[in-house]
Amino acid sequence: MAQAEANYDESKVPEFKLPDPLVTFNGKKIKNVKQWEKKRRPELLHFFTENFYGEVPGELKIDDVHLIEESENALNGKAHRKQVVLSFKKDNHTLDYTMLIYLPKNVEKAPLFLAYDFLGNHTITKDPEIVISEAWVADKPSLGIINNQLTEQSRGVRCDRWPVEKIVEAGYGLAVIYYGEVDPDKNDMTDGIHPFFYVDDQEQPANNEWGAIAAWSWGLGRALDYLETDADVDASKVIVFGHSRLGKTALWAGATDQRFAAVISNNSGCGGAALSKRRFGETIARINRSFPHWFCNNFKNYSNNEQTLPVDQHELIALIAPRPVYVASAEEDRWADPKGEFLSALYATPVFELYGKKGISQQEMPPVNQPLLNTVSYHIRTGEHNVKDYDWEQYIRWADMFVK
Ligand code: GTR
Repeated sequence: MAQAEANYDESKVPEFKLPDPLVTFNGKKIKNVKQWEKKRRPELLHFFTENFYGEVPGELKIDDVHLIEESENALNGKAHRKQVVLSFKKDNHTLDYTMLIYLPKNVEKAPLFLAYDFLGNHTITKDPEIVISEAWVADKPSLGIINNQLTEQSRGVRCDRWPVEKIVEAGYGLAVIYYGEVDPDKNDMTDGIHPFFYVDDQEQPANNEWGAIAAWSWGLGRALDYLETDADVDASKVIVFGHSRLGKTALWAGATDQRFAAVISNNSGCGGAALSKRRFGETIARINRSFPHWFCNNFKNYSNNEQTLPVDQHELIALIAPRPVYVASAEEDRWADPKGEFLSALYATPVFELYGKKGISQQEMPPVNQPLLNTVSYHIRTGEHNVKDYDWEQYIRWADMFVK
């Protein structure tokens, strides 16, 4: 089994030196926000773009917005629900994806959590009005997902990950999109948004161009473009949230699009919040082998070669500064390396401090279920790789403090 080969022994973590986010590749010390924003931030962003997630090869705006369904009486009258299709067109390509939006009725312009879901919007609540996606999905016979099709049988199966009522009662909106509508999660670069930018009979992006994570992040940016036009939403307070591979996606979206007010990485692990140089749990080689389509091709240069990386994931988190970022781990989720996730948040902190913000101020990981809540926040909860009510309770509390 994949996980069995991985190193879970702290004494076998290789020795490594982490690059200082406040020293340029040429060895110059960064002393203030201006130098960070003019010199260091751009060079880090460029490195992560060219070698990790890949460039978006062109610009593409929403062609059409279509409200397909709306109700003022969702969630037993507590919420206003909308389902909005965003359409994209270029040459002979078309792509549509649907945002399901719940908004609190008692808030005029709501701050909002924006997220992807793994199995279709209809899985996040039992609400019978939610349209079932027709996009490709990986089979999951236990949930009735066969022949790559979603059906009624999976309605509400992910309720436990999405406390929609709690979110709305706390005064936040929630907008979700099925990630497979933007780019199906399989090693095939001829579907989803990627082909929009191909020339002639090109079948995959260039080595420094976007993999799936950057494509999904791009989709979140276009969702934000739409939210900026939605009078019921405060688009200056959109918190991008993601779990696991979608946590990696949320971090990249927050790093590349500074309009996102805050970012939540739930158990994002390798290529997300976890430091690569620790080689604990999932490694770059493993992720590139299991998911060759997630990152750009250049990332393969770092498989079993972490020591030559001039960056690490704490610098991805630093790219989000000074906006609030929450890194969350789960005790049993060793594949995602909780300690490596904590250390990223810790070592990103000096960049937040440059802006006068507070990050992680202790060297040691906090005990389980004892969140550290600051502009840079961290918790490790008991339990497995998942999204729990406990996680959302902390995210809401933190958003009340740092975003709302
Ligand atoms: C795992 C993968 C992780 C994480 C996870 C998920 O198989 O190794 O990096 O992304 O999937 O997204 O659930």
